[in-house]
Amino acid sequence: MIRTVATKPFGDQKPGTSGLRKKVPHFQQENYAENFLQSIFDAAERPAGSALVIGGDGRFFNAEVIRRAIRMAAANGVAKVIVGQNGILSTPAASNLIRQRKAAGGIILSASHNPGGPDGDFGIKYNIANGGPAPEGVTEAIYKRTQGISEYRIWDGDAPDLSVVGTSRLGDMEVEIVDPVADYAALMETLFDFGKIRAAIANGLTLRFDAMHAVTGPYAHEILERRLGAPVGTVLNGVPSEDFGGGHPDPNVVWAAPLVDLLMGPTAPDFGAASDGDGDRNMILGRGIVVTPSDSLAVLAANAHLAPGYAKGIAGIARSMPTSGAADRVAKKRSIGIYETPTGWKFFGNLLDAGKVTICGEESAGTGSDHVREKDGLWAVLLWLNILAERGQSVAEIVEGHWAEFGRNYYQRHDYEEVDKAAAEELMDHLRQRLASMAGQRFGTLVVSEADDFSYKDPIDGSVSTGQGVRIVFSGGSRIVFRLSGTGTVGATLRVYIERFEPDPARHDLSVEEALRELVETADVIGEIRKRTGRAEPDVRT
Ligand code: VG1
Ligand code: CO
Repeated sequence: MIRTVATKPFGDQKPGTSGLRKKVPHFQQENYAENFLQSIFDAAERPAGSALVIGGDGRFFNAEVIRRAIRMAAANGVAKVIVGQNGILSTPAASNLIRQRKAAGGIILSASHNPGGPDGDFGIKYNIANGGPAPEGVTEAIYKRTQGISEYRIWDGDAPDLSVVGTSRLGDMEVEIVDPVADYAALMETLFDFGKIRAAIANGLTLRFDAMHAVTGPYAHEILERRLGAPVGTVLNGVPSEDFGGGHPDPNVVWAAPLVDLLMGPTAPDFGAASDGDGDRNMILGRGIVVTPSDSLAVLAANAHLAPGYAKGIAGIARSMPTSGAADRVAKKRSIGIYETPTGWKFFGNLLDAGKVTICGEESAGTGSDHVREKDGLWAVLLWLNILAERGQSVAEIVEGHWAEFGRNYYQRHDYEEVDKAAAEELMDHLRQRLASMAGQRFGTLVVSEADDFSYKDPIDGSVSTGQGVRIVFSGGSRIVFRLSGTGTVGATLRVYIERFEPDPARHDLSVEEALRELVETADVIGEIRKRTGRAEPDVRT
């Protein structure tokens, strides 16, 4: 039986970079999750008879909201839902299921790299029929609906047991509970030379993968240990927990420090990697080296043809604006297209659908390809392993060889977290006001060549996104970018991205701190970071 429940709008349900993210207690308010879900059902395109994929990263409150989403789908005329067993689906696996099953879309419950648990973060994201995050037109329509909502519909009866794989019914709706790993692992086998990777591992290639107590554990156990034959124990922290073992499931040098220490230490394996809460990010390490995500994107793009799924070469590369220009140098040398988009995977979907690009990436440790419409952590790990198996070189040799051929983009991101919101917005406003007069100004040895607030016109559908980050470019190509995060849940997070291009191989062995020192000081002079935020140092440097 369908029950209609009266409700009132919440004013703060505007999706950010990747869905709606709030603290768990905020999401637990009566009707809060239901309002947003109903707005998705009302605003998203759902052809009659179509299916919906539902799954999440397994964090606290995941299973509860999944059961509500299933009951609401049954009350909103959805013909079928496809749900990951125990409510688990990594973000790339959900994207794959939407595409494989020709679903109308998917609801992914995740706050990704944000911490979980009763006081942690929670999130809901909607993906469209191509498997990718809803573009801004759709998220705007959902937001608009949240502002006028007065009731939601829910099936008055329990959702089926999520732990049992198989098909059942809820009212007129079919509910299919699926193994979250099977289809994804099968897809990976079509892209990579599992035989060659397996042989390399059998011949002594050693690796560790840190699943950070998050969703990729079951995927990594199946693919790395079972299908590729890596010894049991290769996957660290491989059992998903509701609060990620009390940690912060963000694969970077700060939050994955134990893995970094292992790779820098005397017993380091050849290769190390980690993934985030929902499995779409990756961190790549080799013995004695942390590969900067922007460099990883460039190396993967330059070597993708070594994997069977990309043997024909890649059509082009897209990167988010703050991501370093390392990928651009690969595109230029290989005479393929390069596209610069705003932050967030939703901007890559049209380029991938149109066949303009094959590989996409972001500085925040996101890389992926046209095999799904999300970034994909394990995909990046497998492509790296395929390249290592083919080239028979170490990670460090491959990266250093890449710099020698293409030049090195020294790069760092500084995050100032939980900054006073008004102060952060004033800092950005102040920068914007000065943009017009910046060109030609000198700071130490640096001279500004261009300064703007990035805006993007989608080359496929013509939609325009403005205010995507302040860029200050210096002659010689060095760059400072300022933008505010769209995924934080407390105050504001200021991100400052610093980059310097160095073509000369004789200067490729500087420390990143040394290489970027003048730019970091200049970022404070231009942005007045210390003065306006009261912070002497960033919280996280990645
Ligand atoms: C951050 C990253 C961005 C990424 C987004 C979602 O966004 O910078 O590159 O696409 O998170 O990633 P923001 O607005 O906080 O800078 V995930 O893995 O958290 O879904
Ligand atoms: Co993520």
